[in-house]
Amino acid sequence: MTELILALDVPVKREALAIAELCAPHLDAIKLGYPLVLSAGLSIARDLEALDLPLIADFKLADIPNTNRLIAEQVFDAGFSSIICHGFTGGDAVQACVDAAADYGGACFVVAEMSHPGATAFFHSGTAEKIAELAVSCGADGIIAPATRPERVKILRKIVGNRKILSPGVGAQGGDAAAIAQIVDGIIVGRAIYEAKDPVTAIKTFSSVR
Ligand code: NUP
Repeated sequence: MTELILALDVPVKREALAIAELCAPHLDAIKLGYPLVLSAGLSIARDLEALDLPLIADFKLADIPNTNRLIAEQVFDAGFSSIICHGFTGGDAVQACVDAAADYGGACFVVAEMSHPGATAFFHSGTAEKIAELAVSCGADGIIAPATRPERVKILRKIVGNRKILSPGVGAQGGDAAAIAQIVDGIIVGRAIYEAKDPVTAIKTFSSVR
């Protein structure tokens, strides 16, 4: 079954924790990024520990190998189980993230192609394909690929084989959950859940398609 991952981009800690607690029984993982971590700190991972869900750190690491490693170590020390890094930085920078993840028994996902309209300016023309190949050659656990472009995800699937594809862009960005759920391992949903009047009812509409 396709995993359902909540993008918890709620920058007020108290509200974020309340939504996470409400949604947790219906989720496979929670993804946290700058909006929440910059306001609540990395210790938010410990605050969420009791929910017993994998926590994915979406900092899209995009630095030199040494800096990527230093950041990744802090993230895993804080209690996260996965990191997301960019791939355009090249093999050595991605490898630093993959190796740090492996040292902690965690996972590393590489952004192959982004979901927003502007992403086509740089991720097309073979770049996403090259990044997906790089993710495979570095031993990454999987890639991030756009729910807004299922036809692109199908192409990237041929490259990554049975490595995981996690896919954001469902709901608020217009991606169709039912279509993408057939071809990826996890859908990442943010606003369509945490901005809903009733997040649990919203989750159930996504759960039903997987
Ligand atoms: O290509 C990407 N698109 C994307 O939306 C890569 C991402 N990591 N994301 C993240 O997924 C984005 O930063 C946000 O946390 C989540 C989608 O949220 P929403 O559009 O469902 O609210």
